[in-house]
Amino acid sequence: MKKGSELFNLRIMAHLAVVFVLGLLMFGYFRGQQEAALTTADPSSDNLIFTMTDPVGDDFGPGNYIYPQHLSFEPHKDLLDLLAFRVIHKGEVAWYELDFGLIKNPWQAPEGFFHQRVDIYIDSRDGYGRLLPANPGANVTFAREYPWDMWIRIAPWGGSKAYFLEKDDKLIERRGVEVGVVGDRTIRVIVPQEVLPLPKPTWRYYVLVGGYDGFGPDGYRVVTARGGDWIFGGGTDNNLDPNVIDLLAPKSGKHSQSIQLAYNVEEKQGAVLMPVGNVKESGPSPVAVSLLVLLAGAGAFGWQFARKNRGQE
Ligand SMILES: [Ca+2]
Ligand SMILES: [Ca+2]
Ligand SMILES: [Ca+2]
Repeated sequence: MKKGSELFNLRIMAHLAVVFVLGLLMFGYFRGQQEAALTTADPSSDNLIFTMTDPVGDDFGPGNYIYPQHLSFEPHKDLLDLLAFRVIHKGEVAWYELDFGLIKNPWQAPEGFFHQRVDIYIDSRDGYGRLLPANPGANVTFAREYPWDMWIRIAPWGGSKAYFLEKDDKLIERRGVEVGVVGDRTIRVIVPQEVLPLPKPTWRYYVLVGGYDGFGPDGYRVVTARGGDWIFGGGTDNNLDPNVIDLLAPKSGKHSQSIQLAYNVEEKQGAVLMPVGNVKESGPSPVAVSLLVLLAGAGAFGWQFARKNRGQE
């Protein structure tokens, strides 16, 4: 009898060891996954501070937006489809790069693009900043926990500018950004360190892509219910719908683009955005998941042990 129970103890120890190792492996796996998303995809590149891809073909706002009908928006897709965002520290300047499905320049804007109107709002200082865009235009608000304190405004025809939120909520334009197209489908913004501080891994970003309209609110082309030759359709006419066609956001989960850009007409609730980057996930962390796996495994064996022990008495 005693011998059997000792043997059984050994078996339990072996099982627990396996569970422990599995837990460690999972922990390592999740950690690896997380780091891959947050840091560098290409370790040879200068100093990739942040990079994230965005789903292909989600240039439809919360889900139903359609492009303006005019010929200059052909093929009525891709032009505002953000595919990737990169922040690169390159010596004394930072590059902010945005890849799109397609870049065209039907009216020969000097920057090499015409359709895109992009805002990069940056939260670099914890707890300090604003929860509304600098000007009405995108028609969104920002997560209470992550107020922005820098703003890179990207538009053709000389409309690209950088702003820094100084003390006492004073928003100051800092001159000296350069914007252009590299390759066929990348907009690159070059921001010298005299203009904005060089990027850090602790920063958070809101990246909003709208359609450019020199006569629209803050250069945004508006969205309505019906749409038309020069306006987007598929929204509402009561101005709760964001004028954001693509948003840098995860493909799924509770901060997906369609959830973030959703608005509620009855409750008069517009879109509230979450940044990407150094954001605390309130979901289960990899550590918590591994611990749960370990506890569940230990619990199961403990229960089995107790059962067997009772059986042996
Ligand atoms: Ca996209
Ligand atoms: Ca801030
Ligand atoms: Ca998106």
